[in-house]
Amino acid sequence: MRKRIEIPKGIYGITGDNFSNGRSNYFCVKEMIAGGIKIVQYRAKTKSTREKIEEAREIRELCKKNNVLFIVNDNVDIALLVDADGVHIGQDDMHPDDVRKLLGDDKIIGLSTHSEEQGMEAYKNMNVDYIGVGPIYPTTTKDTKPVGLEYLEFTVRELKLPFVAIGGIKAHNIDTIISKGAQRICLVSEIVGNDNISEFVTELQKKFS
Ligand code: 3NM
Repeated sequence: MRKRIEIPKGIYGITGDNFSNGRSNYFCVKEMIAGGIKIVQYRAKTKSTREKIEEAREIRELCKKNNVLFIVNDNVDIALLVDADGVHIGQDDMHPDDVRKLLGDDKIIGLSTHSEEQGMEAYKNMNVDYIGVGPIYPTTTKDTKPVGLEYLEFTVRELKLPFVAIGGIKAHNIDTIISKGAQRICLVSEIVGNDNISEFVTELQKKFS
């Protein structure tokens, strides 16, 4: 049985240039890294493939220089091209087993899950390194119905699998998510929209130490 690759605890960063007040994904990632983030996902839903490859390549180098894990959202081909540390996929993307065939055992695969059934399926039958659990609260960043705290509680109780809590998480409600047992948390718009991303990330990371 393949051993899962360890996912750093704390804040999981994701790019989101619709929410970054005109600042580039590269700039935002640089700030997140200055703030002490250890894992970053490149997510760019509205860019062309060519633009994404160019940007992913630059951010990949930045992450490598700083010993930060770099994950590509959706695009297995881009992850391979830029030699990312892994890929994050959704329920309608390529099956994790197929992604594993393409990426091999040494890369991280993350899978978004939005229900107890999806979480249990990932835990029991899929060779993934972590799952996303959400959206916990309403979010305008992704067009998926919120699942509430129940699915988070179920995950903590039943699924012995690293997970990242996500969706509508902000400075004002992150303590609730931590109190439920989440050790990895993602805030997209709240981080990339912050005036001082690095300071904000540093403050958030303190909550995990
Ligand atoms: N994935 P914000 S929710 C990218 O539930 C993403 O799988 C989700 O953005 C999931 O922190 C989400 O701005 C968006 O609400 C999270």
